[in-house]
Amino acid sequence: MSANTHSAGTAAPAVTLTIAGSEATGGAGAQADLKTFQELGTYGIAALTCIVSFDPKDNWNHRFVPVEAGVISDQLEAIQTAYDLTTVKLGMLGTPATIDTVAKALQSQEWTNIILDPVLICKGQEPGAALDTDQALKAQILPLATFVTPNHFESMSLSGMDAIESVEDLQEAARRIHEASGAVVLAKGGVRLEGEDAVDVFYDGETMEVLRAPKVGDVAVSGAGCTLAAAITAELAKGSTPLAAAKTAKAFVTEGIRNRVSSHTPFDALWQGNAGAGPAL
Ligand code: PXL
Repeated sequence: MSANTHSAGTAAPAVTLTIAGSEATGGAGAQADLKTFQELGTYGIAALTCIVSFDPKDNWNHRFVPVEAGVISDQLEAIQTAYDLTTVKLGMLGTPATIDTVAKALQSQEWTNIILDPVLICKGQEPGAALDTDQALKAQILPLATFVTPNHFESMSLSGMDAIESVEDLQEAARRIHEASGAVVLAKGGVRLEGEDAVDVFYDGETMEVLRAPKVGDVAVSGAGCTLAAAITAELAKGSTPLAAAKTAKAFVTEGIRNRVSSHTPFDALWQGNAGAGPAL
């Protein structure tokens, strides 16, 4: 029985939490997640794990500052005490200490949906630190996830495959990641696989489905991965099946890339506004 109520007489919105980093220019991370939650009609909450500030003096590389573990657990204590949550999205966690803290908070209650966007390497980090983080994510977070959305690189890392060059390879990666985690997998080809379509592979242990949408240009847009996982999160929180959530999310992202916003950064950012009514796939 949920204690989340709404005073205006209308149905209370589904509540969605993102545990993610801030990306200061607003294209990715918690900012993208909250915009997506709002656009898809869920009540968005964020616990920040780190602050990423691109450096315009250094080719817009990532400057990465983790939030102290105690401050992350304070945020989660406030959030988990205030709301009876069913659904959480995990974005950039960034350090082994953060992963410990987040794993504990996840284990402190039951969840219906834990959506993991396994953001692996953060450019401003030392390779050694990033490797620790990747291993901790695989060992402590992946087994808790109910839905995981790896991109091309993350699919190789999580499946142990050396190369993913075709849709068949991506299907094999999705199968392996599902077998290792038990989670529903949406493995994203993005602009990394050749061909006219942006291809994602959905696999839940029974259904293997290839989702396609025509590529919108051939350059990756900031926030696409965050937005896709956040849209899946919102749709699952509202009661969609995993496959329906994946299809709605892909349509939302495709429309958001069509409507992208450019700035002085070398990459454009996805725009979530007006994407809710995007074409169904
Ligand atoms: O898109 C991956 C991502 C996720 N979260 C944060 C980021 C980025 C990429 O820049 O900064 C906070």
